Amino acid sequence: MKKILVIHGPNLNMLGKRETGIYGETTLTDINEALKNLAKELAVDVTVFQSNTEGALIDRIHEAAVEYDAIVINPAGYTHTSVALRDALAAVDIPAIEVHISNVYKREEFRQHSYISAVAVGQIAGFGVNSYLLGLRAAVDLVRSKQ
Ligand code: CA2
Repeated sequence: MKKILVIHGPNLNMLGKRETGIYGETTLTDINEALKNLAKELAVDVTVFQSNTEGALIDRIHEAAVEYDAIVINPAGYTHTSVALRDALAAVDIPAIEVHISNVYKREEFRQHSYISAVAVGQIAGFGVNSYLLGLRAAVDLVRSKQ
């Protein structure tokens, strides 16, 4: 069975608790449950990981390379700041799909640049929580088309 790692970046553990006007009422637990349900339907194995720490995210990406077929990642604030996270994704031999809950291109200018996009297969932004589910579908299509 194909294995997909879903990574949630910093502050996403606060989803549904603060800033509900931007990110909605859905909690990270709800998102993870929806991902697990879709994984079952698509017959893939999904693992989720969240960290507020750049180094922990980088370590998880390095470890993933030996076990997983693809990564779906919402790098959150690190999208716009982290060369190190970009380098980690570039260093591993598995494809990554970048997802964002909000449409970052409709927001502040500093959110309109992503350090991650150039090392991702593609980006999905603006579909709310569904961005993650679309990201998982994209990852599954990708790994199945490669076999
Ligand atoms: O739209 C997205 O998914 C973002 O990656 C979310 C990040 C933001 O920095 C990116 O520009 C776009 C922020 C995640 C933090 O989420 C919070 C949720 C509730 C309360 C506070 C922060």
